[in-house]
Amino acid sequence: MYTQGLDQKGQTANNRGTTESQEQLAAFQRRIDAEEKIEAKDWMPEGYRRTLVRQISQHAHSEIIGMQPEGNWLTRAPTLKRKAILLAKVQDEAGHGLYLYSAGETLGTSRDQMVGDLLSGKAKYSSIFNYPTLTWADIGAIGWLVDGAAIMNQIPLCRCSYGPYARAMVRVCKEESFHQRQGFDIMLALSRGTAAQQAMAQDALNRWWWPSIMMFGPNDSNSRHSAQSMAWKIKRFSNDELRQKFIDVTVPQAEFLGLKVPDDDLEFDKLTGHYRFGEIDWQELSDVIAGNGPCNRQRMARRRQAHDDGAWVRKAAQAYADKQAAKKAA
Ligand code: BYC
Repeated sequence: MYTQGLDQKGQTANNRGTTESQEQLAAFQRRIDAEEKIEAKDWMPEGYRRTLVRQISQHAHSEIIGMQPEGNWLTRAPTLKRKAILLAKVQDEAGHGLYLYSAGETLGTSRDQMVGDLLSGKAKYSSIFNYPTLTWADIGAIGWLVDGAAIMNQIPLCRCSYGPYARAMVRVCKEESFHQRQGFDIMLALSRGTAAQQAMAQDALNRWWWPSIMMFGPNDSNSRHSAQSMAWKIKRFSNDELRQKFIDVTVPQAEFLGLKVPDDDLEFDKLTGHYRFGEIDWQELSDVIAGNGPCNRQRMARRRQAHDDGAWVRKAAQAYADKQAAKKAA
């Protein structure tokens, strides 16, 4: 899919101008099929490297931008305990971003390049973080639904064929499980609360449900990367398979909370053992991905501002590194 045309000798020219022989590609695929982990210094097709840099960097950007909607509520959490928990969660997301940038760097792309691509608008981040957090219940809904969706997507990534990404995901998933539990706990407290609190929880579910199920990406027939990513065992399940698994586990949780999932077509199919659900608004997803969601501009402006504000830290770190290097050389 990523490779260019074959030349006369059965070699394939990649974007870096080097060639990849059919033998190399077949040997690589045999390693993947044998469930071997690919490590940073191993030979890999350029398309594999490019796919990983794209996915890992976009994943990292999502973690970093994902701090904004929740960070918005750090100063307004209802109790000291809730505030401390949320603070820890938001800090975890920063940590995830950093592991992921490090995993991306093992593929030969610097963190500066990855961040530059985010700031220039070339690289994407998850659509979900372009929605506003209007009430405290939104913090519950993010933990429950957004982290719940993230876990569903990321547990299989612990078995991704690329070792550094797979290993980073193990810790990320453990922390995401705590995040999901804290979100559910907020929703539980609200749904056992006053009528106004129950209404706030329902309103949050109404606004976050569809964006959460869109997080899994376009449906399989429109997912341009899935087939190749699955053949390379970067992805273990398709977007639709993961979306279905998420819906199947989350609907009973909503019922437990006494909340109604905002989908009139939602129905349990006894024959398949899965929930059937209504049509996703794909136009909304593509608008948000294209930069026209409710908060895209605000999120990017905030990120650019934070990057600019951090310039002095990068400068100081560089000066220190240069000083250490000069000392070592002397
Ligand atoms: N939003 O061929 P497809 C978190 C893009 S953060 C935006 O299916 P692929 C958390 C896709 O990139 C968790 N763009 O792609 C943090 C591609 O465009 P490009 C974030 C999307 O890669 C803080 C195009 O659409 N998780 O948990 O095979 C607080 C075609 O799609 C989206 C990850 O990043 C989207 N929703 O599959 C709380 C997980 N969906 O790149 C929580 C790692 C699709 O060609 N990533 N696109 O320009 C993945 O698993 C995969 O990249 C995806 C997409 C399933 C997201």
